[in-house]
Amino acid sequence: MKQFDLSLYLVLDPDLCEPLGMVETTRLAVRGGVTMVQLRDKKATTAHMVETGMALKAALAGTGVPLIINDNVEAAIAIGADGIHVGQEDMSADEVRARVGNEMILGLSVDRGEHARPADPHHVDYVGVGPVFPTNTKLDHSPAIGFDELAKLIGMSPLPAVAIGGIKAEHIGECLNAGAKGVAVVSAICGQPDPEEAARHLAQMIREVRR
Ligand code: TZP
Ligand code: MG
Repeated sequence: MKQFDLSLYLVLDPDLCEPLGMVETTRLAVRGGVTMVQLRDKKATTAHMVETGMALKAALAGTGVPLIINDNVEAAIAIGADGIHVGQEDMSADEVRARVGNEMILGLSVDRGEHARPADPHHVDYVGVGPVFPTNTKLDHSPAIGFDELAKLIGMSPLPAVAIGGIKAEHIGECLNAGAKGVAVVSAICGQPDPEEAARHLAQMIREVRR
């Protein structure tokens, strides 16, 4: 059985992880309560992705926190990652599933774009839904959807969903009320002076909302 907990999903962006870097940011954020980690480096070559991924895998060893690789199937396989996450413009989920086998966690980004592919529950394990708010982290993002549309898109799929895009601690209540199992963040952790404390605060909010 694939086990994963979408509660607090850290998406790493190398440009936003300075000066600590992605590995140290991850180590600290996991101490603070992050439950999933995704390596998302749009500019990296496969070789570089594999190198960083191996370092992240070592940092996550023994924590139970899965490492997910964005887009790069070849790198995900070479790293022996726990999962792969693809977007609407990437290889289709059934092609990815055929390449990575049944053990890897497969995530798909879902937005309200008119050509958005529905997530096939036979191949996909979770959906990332957003962007909930406009964000500077992903410059080519589709229009922000807000909480109502978030709830609608989550309701359209039987798969567990994580909300993404401009999410800060004060949005967690509405994201979870919209049906999300958790929140995915870049700048709310990566860009923070103390990623451990930032993660702890977000994790605390999640616990409070669930109580
Ligand atoms: N996909 C939709 S929005 C986004 C991605 C990868 C970026 C989210 O970053 P932030 O800093 O949490 O707004
Ligand atoms: Mg992508």
